[in-house]
Amino acid sequence: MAEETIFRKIIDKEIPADILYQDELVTAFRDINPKASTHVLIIPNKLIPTTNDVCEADELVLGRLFTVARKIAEQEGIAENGYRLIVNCNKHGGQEVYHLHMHLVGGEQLGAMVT
Ligand code: IU
Repeated sequence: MAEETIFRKIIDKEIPADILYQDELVTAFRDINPKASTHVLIIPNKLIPTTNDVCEADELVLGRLFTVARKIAEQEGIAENGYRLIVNCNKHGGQEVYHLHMHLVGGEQLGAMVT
């Protein structure tokens, strides 16, 4: 059984975060250490530690990450110029928090590697 992370406390609103969106499947909040003028994390409400742990039963929630990313990009006014969606996995991928999360970064011209 995987261990919960600080993201559980954000989902459950036990610690403060700038939550932009929440529904029964996902939560989106501003990254505490933004790498670009828009940097939002979109996460499943259920714990999926890494992309190595995804399974067919997760396809609805994983698809929701993309539709919420699209809506937030529109709200943030960055959709037309473009943005980047990133999911890091494990050590070589640079993953720090072991609760799968999609980074939505944009609002400026991005370099080769952002987060
Ligand atoms: P990574 O893909 O696991 O490296 O990204 C983790 C992100 O979570 C990173 O950008 C942190 O700034 C961000 N974050 C956060 O927004 N709030 C927190 O309380 C913690 C990390 I811990």
